[in-house]
Amino acid sequence: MELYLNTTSPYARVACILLMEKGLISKVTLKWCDPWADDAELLKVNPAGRVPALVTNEGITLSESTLLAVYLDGAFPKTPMLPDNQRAQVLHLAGLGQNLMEAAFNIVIARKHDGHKANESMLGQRRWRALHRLLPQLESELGDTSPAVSLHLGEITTAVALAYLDFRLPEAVWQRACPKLGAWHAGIEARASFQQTAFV
Ligand SMILES: N[C@@H](CCC(=O)N[C@@H](CS)C(=O)NCC(=O)O)C(=O)O
Repeated sequence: MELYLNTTSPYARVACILLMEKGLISKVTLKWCDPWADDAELLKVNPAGRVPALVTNEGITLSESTLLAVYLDGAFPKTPMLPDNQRAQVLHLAGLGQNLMEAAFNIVIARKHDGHKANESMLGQRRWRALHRLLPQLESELGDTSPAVSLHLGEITTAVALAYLDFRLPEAVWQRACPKLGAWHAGIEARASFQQTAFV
């Protein structure tokens, strides 16, 4: 398999962690690229020009981090990321995590192109409000839990979204309002798959 990725994409980091947690990373050739530079090889694999993109052993091209998780669990059932016995709950959490990631990512991209005035725009303010609703929700759902030995997609997506906030939007200082979520996140960040994929 081949995985197209870059070092700052939260979505690509989710894909990489999925492959590590499933014990598949050694079977994957990592294709580092810059999705913002219309990388020709990436465009052949994903015409949308976005990472992550995966090429299967059969040469089928896949995009969208959540769909990669669905594919990987089907093709390599060991260590499921969407375990059957908790599917709805895992998808629920993955949805919250994905929404947090998208709110943060859209704020960052809007700023990159329009500067800090993007924060004051109607869309910018909607994204910040979404962030401030999602964080306490996650605190109430995860704050009193500790991740199991085997992680699932919901935990991975949420933990990567929180790490992306620290990386790109440190002014969110979410740990102050959500200390239990901060402790939960610190526990996951200590895992090898998170340490080895830290944002740089
Ligand atoms: N919904 C997609 C989002 C992927 C995405 O937005 N990737 C960004 C990097 S973080 C990208 O490649 N952006 C380049 C572009 O939009 O042209 C997923 O879950 O994989």
